[in-house]
Amino acid sequence: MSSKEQTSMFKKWKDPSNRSKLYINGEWIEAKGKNTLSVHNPATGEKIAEIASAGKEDVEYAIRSAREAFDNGVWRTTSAHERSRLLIEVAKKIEQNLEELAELEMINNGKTVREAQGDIEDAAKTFRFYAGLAIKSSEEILEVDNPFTSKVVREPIGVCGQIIPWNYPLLMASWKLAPALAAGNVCILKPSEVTPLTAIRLFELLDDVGFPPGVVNLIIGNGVNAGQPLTESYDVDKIAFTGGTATGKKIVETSVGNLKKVSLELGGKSPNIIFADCDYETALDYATFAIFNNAGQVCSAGSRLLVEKDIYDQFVQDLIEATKKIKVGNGKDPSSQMGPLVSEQHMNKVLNYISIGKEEGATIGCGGNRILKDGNHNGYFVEPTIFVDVDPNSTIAREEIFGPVLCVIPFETEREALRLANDTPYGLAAGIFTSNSEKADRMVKGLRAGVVWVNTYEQNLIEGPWGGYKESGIGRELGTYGFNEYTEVKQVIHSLHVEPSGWFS
Ligand code: TXE
Repeated sequence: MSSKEQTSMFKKWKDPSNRSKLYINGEWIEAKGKNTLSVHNPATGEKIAEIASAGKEDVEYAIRSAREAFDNGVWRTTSAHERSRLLIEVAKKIEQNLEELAELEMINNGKTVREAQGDIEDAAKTFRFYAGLAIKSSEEILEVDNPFTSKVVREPIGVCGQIIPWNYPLLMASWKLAPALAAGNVCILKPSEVTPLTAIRLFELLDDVGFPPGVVNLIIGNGVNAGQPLTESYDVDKIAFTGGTATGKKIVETSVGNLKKVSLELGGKSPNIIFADCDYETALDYATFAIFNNAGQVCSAGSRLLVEKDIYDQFVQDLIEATKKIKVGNGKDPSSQMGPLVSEQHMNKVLNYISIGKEEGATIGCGGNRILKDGNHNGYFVEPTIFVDVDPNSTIAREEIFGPVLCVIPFETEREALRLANDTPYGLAAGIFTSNSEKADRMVKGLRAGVVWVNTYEQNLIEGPWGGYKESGIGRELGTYGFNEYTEVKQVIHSLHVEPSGWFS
């Protein structure tokens, strides 16, 4: 998209008579209460859009529309081939609009263009992957005694409320919508109020593709007004949520009324473990990538770096040098390697953690401050920050900071590394760097995490399961695991001899 086109697009969104609406029952409509919310560019602080903000009445209308679409069978009885075809059309539309979507993501979230493009490509791949799974039969025939046959089929759950965060806006929308639609569910997506722009554009594309009314619905608004009514509704059959652990716990409470299915992908404090026998350059490279990619706003960020004593001093010194070279700046500048944090509120939360680290006596290796320099006065930029020799029991080593802040902790033995790695309420991801495959194997078996990387970090595969142990969540996304989370299992027992049971005669 040229900068001229971009300016006119944002002008459209700033104009109150043209403000972006909610997408419910196949139509773009105003929010009933005429409420709006402002959207900002975190690299400049500038307001870039004013958009409709849903309240309870709007959410209830979306739920009624989705319920009707599910109950009348318009989508679940559509042939799997047709569902698959439509999902492929969505993938194609995303690919055709990649540049525009990446630019929107970059301007609304702050991530660099390179990061944004990667996300949009992955979003298209997610729709393609689930288009394939839509037509893969999951029917299972069980070996049972005569005269019965037993067949297990998977069916859609129903109305799915999908609540997503701001760190990967379009990608998270795709992780939620694609498997749910492939399995025959109907969806109500609620993006983060901070980063709704690519979701709005995605729904314009879904509208072009032509899903039946009520099958895909978009509500925008904050957690209390737009998210909570979804979780509380008895007409919603499933909630899929990605976000903070505290909000995840609240959602479990508010969803309990009709015992709806709940899947949660929550926070983490993931250990990245560097053994002295690692490939040094590879480990160093991934140590920075694991924490500073997407400015540390990643659920699986390698935010606790455990380094074996034998190489600790040298590794830390090289790490600090490499970190000081990271170029922080506006994502639209192709030379920027790390963008701002997503909002002023989030930046203040991260800066507060840095202050706590200092107060608790941790040593700053580098960074530790907001960046206020020419051109960035109103942006939410924070220096890539490393705390060294961190006490594993300190606040910064235990709580999710969700920013560019790394805690480095030394260890002496494999056993100590494993103990430190697992000493957290979270269990999303872990990394191990070693050239000893037996050691890697022992560590993999001992680590309590949903994803373990060996000699790499943050490789995210659509084909495999994604989710956490312990307080990092419930259920799995992606792969067949993610598809199955959107299905109910039905066993069909069929008698081949039609005769009375004779039990009471
Ligand atoms: O997330 P929230 P916030 C972590 C990270 C971050 C912290 C808080 O540590 O600092 O969470 O971030 C909606 N009922 N992660 O406050 O609240 C909300 O509108 C229903 C980790 O931004 O979890 C948004 O759409 N919905 C994470 C979504 O929940 C509610 C990514 C996420 O917001 C709601 C983001 C409610 N009561 C933050 N309250 C990850 N796992 O990747 C809020 N929401």
